[in-house]
Amino acid sequence: MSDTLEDVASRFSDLDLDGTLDLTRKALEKGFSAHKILEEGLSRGLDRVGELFERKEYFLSELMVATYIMEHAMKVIEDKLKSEAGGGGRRGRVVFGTVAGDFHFIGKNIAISLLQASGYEVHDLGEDVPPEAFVKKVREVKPDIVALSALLLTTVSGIGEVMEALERESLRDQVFVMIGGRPTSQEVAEKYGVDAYCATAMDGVATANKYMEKKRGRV
Ligand code: B12
Repeated sequence: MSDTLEDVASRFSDLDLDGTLDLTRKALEKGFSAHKILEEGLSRGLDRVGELFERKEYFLSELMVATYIMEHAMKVIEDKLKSEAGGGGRRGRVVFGTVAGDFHFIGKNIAISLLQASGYEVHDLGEDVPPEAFVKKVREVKPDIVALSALLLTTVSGIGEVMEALERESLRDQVFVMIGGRPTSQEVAEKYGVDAYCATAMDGVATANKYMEKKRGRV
């Protein structure tokens, strides 16, 4: 990894707001893509905060400060990130939410802004979303895609609950389902019969585009 992005990550994990923002701006000036700054700088810094939390060197208050820093850093890279995602006309409709019991939304919101920048109409159900709320929204807006985020090992099973609810209501075959978030994986996708696992928000855009092209080709 480059020294610049390593510096972004370490300023971030030291919870230095000004230093993180300053180095993020410098990384943009140096020509790093916003996507790379996000994944190799900011998210890496946030990962370290998570590790320090796990080792009990940081506490909930530090996680909250980290959230604050991430929100501000996102404002610095947002426009560039969106332009990298590529524009386009109306591409498709997405219903997005973080599964029940889970209040993490930073990753979801990044994925949503990239999808919107790429021309998707996104219905954001927010966090801690019960399966019934997904069902209700799917009936109401008839999306092409349902996108689920889960950040806790204890809430990954919420993905299965949404899948069961869609199945029960005979909606499963009408939507493409994609998942993301740290504890999710290809195995989790297969376990719950999900169509695609996305490692990053950018993957989400690529996956959605690929699906929509296929769907349009079929029509
Ligand atoms: C910030 C944070 C918080 C904030 C959340 C702020 C918010 N409202 O979002 C606060 C302080 C509230 C919090 C609370 C808790 N947290 Co927390 N949190 C984190 C932390 C540090 C960062 C998460 C994050 O935002 N990452 C940055 C984003 C950009 O990354 P991301 O979410 O992975 O998203 C990217 C991709 O995955 C993708 N993506 C995500 N979802 C989706 C979905 C789709 C469809 C697509 C296409 C893409 C996609 O897009 C993003 C960009 O590429 C993580 C550690 C970590 N590194 O993950 C711990 C972490 C997730 N939290 C943890 C824990 C334990 C908790 C608490 C239980 C703590 C407590 N004791 O209360 C509570 C749980 C509250 C709840 N019920 O949800 C643990 C989970 C452990 C586990 N294995 O389950 C972690 C891993 C920390 C740790 N190492 O221990 N947390």
